[in-house]
Amino acid sequence: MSSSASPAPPVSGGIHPLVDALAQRIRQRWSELPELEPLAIDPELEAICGSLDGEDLFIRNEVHRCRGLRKLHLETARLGAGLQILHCVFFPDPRYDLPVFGADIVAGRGVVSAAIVDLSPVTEQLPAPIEAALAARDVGPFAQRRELPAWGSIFSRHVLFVRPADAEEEQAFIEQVDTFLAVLAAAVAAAQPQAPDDPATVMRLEGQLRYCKQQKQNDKTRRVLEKAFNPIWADRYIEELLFDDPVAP
Ligand code: BLA
Repeated sequence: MSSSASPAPPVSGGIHPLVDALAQRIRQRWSELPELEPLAIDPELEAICGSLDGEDLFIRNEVHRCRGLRKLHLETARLGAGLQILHCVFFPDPRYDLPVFGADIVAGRGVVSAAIVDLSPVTEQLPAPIEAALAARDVGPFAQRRELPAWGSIFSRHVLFVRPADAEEEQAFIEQVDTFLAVLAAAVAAAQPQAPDDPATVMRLEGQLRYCKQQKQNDKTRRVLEKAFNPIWADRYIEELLFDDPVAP
C-alpha cells in the first residue's frame, strides 16, 4: 500500500527530518489525486519569515483543491524556541461522502512530542468502506500512545495519537499517514457528488463546521501563534486559513 521509503533528507534550515519526510510523502500522495490544482493564497500567508528571541521563524503554506476535496492544506513551520510543526488538513467538498483528513506533528528541540493522524467523520459514522479499510490496517508498533483532549471527540476510533519513541517509530508514523491517505484516495476515486441542497450534503456541511469549531478549541495552537506573532494575527490566521468555516457548495 505504501510507496517506497526514501531516506530522511538532512536537516535543512532547521526542519526536523520527520516533518520534512512527512511533508514530502503528503505532496507525493496529493499529486495522485484527480483534478488537483493549486488554490490562490494571500501572499502574506504563503511564506512568512521572521525571528523570535533570536530564533528563525518561518511558515510555509501550500493550498490545493481536487475533485471531492475543497481544500488540501499543508503547513510546515518553525515557530521559535525550536518548535517545528507540520499541520495538514484535507477538507472534503460537502457534496461528496468523504471524511476530513488531518495530521499534525509537533517537535521541540529535536524531540517529537505529538504525532497525530486521522480520517474524521463529518456524520455519525465513517463511510463503510473507509471504516473497514482502517479497521483492517496494521496499527503499528507505537509504545507511547497519548490521550486525546476533550475537543478530540471529533476524531474517529482509528485516530493515531502518539509520541514516537525513536527513528523507527517516526518512520512507522509516516507509513501510517500514507495508509490513511491511500484509504482516502480510494474513497475519492469512487465518490460521486450529490446535489448542493441534498439533505446529506447539508448534514456533511454541518459536520465539517463542527470539526472546525472543535479544532479551534485547541488552545495550544493559539498560544504558540500568539506568542510568535500576536493575538490579532493569530486569530485571523486560525479563522481564515487553518479552520475557516466551510461555505455551502
Ligand atoms: C497539540 N499543537 C499541539 C501542541 C502545540 C500545537 C504546540 C502541543 C504539543 C504537545 O501536546 O505535545 C501547535 N499545531 C500547533 C500549531 C499549528 C498546529 C501552532 O497545527 C499550526 C500552525 N492539531 C491540528 C490538527 C490536528 C491537531 C489538524 O492542527 C489533528 C488532526 C491535533 N495538536 C493536536 C492534538 C494535540 C495537539 C490532538 C494535543 C492537544 C492536547 O493534548 O491538549
